[in-house]
Amino acid sequence: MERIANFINGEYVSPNSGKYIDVFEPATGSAYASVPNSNLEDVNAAVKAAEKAWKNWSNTTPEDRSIIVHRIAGELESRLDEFAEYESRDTGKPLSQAVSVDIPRAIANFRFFSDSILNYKDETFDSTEYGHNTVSRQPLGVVGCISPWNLPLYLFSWKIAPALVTGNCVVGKPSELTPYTAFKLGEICNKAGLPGGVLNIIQGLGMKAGSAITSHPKIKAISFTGGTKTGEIISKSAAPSFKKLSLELGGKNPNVIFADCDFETMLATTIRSSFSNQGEICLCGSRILIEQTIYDTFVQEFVNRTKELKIGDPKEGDTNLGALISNEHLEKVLGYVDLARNEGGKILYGGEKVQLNGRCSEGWFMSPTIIAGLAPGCRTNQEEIFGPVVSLIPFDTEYEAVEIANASKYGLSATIWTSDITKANRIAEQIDAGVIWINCWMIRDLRTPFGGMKNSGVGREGGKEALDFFTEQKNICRIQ
Ligand code: TXE
Repeated sequence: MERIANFINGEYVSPNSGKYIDVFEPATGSAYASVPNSNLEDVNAAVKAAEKAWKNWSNTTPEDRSIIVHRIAGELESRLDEFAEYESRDTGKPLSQAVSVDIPRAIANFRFFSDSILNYKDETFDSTEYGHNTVSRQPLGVVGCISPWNLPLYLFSWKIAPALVTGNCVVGKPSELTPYTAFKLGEICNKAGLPGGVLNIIQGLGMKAGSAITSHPKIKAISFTGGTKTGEIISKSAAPSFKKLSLELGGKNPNVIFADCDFETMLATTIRSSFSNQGEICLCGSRILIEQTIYDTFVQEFVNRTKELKIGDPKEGDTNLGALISNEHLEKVLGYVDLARNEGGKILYGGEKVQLNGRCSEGWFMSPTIIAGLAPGCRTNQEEIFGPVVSLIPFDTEYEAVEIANASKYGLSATIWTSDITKANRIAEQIDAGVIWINCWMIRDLRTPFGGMKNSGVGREGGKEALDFFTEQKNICRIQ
């Protein structure tokens, strides 16, 4: 089996301990590689390399950094299909999705921020009374970027691109479940001319390598995407050294459907927002709120459309649902289906493990699952399941819809379907969520702030927000 390595100071190196963890292909349930079980010594080596590189990297111009990060995008684009195969193998997602979404978005992330840095200017304030004030921004130094397993390179690049273009050096850690594209990113960065030590990639467990990063005294900021519980742990770990924190956490997003919506567009999009990536996207609409007058029609049409989805080998072009990330996660999600039954829910469709034939016979697959009849406040409707499972909740009035939507400890995203745009905007203003789509889903302008409220996170990524996060402000005031 291939041994994945850490990437420190522009070189691939083995973990100090010599210890490794198996990496599995979810579609087959078999280990295909092993990844360093890195520890504090490995993180210290990465921080040392980053500090050394920072002396030069922080003195480069935005134009210099933009050119190199643009080259990273170009190198990645030239190997798009190869990286898409790595991503599909690691996550179990359909290859078609890795080719059309994951890797193109990683390329776009690098390109977007290499362009944005060129327009990222100091702010100035002039007044007779208070003189000339310039708000200048400087890089933080060495920063930590920790990413999850659902959209591995898409979310890893979403963090490291703004960190790099603002002149920081990075110690990054992908999920131990999906290490491969981050592993191969090192080659891409070397080819693009990124100086050694500017980006260091440590592989390994969250509680070991991850916590060594979040507690490291020389790391100035942590940008994290993952579970809410983990976000809480990271906050405690980072607090003593007053690190800046960006936390993109879980969600339990309402998809609010009114009778006056464009039904076919809503239905086609709701299939995607319910089951894309096997429901393993923090932005999936897992609570579907339907106006009572169209509830029966919606149920019939939605179940029929769901039945058409193909669960299959991620390599096959017509596969809509691939494997879940791990057997442990599959069991967790199936456990929620059992919970739903115990809470009085009715499984309208799916709810079981799926056994495929051939090379995927031992893979971790389940059917897309539609549940009805649950109370809005029950655990199934309150906890993040993070699988292909949605719960249908009817409502009578706009007021009731908003009340149900907001009755959640999460506040990440929401979708509203209605042809009455005045009503849509009125509801959008009332819903507690950081990202709200009206008559669409997952349309992303990278300039816009991305993130959630309540237990869905702290801070925002994207656009200027990300550049601001990875820099320190300095106000310089002069009178004459
Ligand atoms: O994520 P974790 P997991 C949700 C989803 C999922 C739950 C747990 O509900 O079931 O989170 O998923 C690293 N210090 N989302 O276990 O544990 C870890 O190694 C430092 C939503 O995969 O949060 C990995 O690199 N790092 C989310 C990353 O954190 C630690 C997407 C995420 O791992 C750490 C994924 C620690 N103590 C899961 N513990 C989204 N918002 O998109 C773990 N890590």
